[in-house]
Amino acid sequence: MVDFCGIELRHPVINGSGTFDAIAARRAFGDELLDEFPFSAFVSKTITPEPRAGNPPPRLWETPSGLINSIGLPNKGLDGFLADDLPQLAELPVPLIVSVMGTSHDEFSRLVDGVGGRDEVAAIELNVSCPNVKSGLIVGESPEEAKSLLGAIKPLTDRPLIVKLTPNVADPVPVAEAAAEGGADAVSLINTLRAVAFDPDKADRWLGGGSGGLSGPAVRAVALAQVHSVASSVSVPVVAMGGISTGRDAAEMLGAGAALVAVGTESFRDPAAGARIADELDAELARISG
Ligand code: RRO
Repeated sequence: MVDFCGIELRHPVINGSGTFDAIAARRAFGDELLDEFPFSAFVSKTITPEPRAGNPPPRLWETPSGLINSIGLPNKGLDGFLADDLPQLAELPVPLIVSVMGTSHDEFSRLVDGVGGRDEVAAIELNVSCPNVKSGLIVGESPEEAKSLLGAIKPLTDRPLIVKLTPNVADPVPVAEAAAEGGADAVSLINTLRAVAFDPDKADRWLGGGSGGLSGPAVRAVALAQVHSVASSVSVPVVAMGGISTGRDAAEMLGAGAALVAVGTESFRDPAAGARIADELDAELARISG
């Protein structure tokens, strides 16, 4: 068992927000999914106060060992999430972490108020780092803004708050430190690296939304560097993600100071990847401890 901010988890492998649709997976795989759920906690796709359609297609581009997405945060909005998705996500056999994104303190407050009082919700992830939506806030890039946002919303809930950091800054450490000072209970990193796919025939960018975010094994060494510096600088737990596709990758992140790891892009290739990586990690940690 792993203790994460007072939440008991069966193992240290969770999912990255937006990379595993548990509701669609249950439709596809039936209740078998609940018997062998691949993650020890489930992080929802990010929600916003109002519904969003997301970016125009195409939304995905494969790169060598990587994936660029420009999804643009399609979601049902807070009310739609609470009415349609929350009851289904509450049936999962693991604690639920809800990911939220607002464009102002007021919007974040509304979201945290809306989900933070629900028994079904174990923790809240504040997504201040989506590369595909202009939030109007520079929370993810500014230590002052990060601290001030946390100061505004920390008093609204007793649920642990996880701040999802962007890798698209010179150094993620000052933002991580400010978030922790402001009351964040944990930080998670990395979100995707800003990236572009180009169509030379059109002499234009290929993705409908213009630019996107790069994930997958291509970003793993960048994630490892940032996880290592953040985990060496803050005392709150770090959730590490970025290209993890094997137990060895996960062990490296834990060795770099992470408390948990999250699997993202690998789940698109293999929906059962989380369970496999948790098993491989177990074997790897047993080998290391001799
Ligand atoms: O929906 C997206 O386009 C998206 C989000 Br919210 C995010 O946080 N990270 C990402 O790569 N894509």
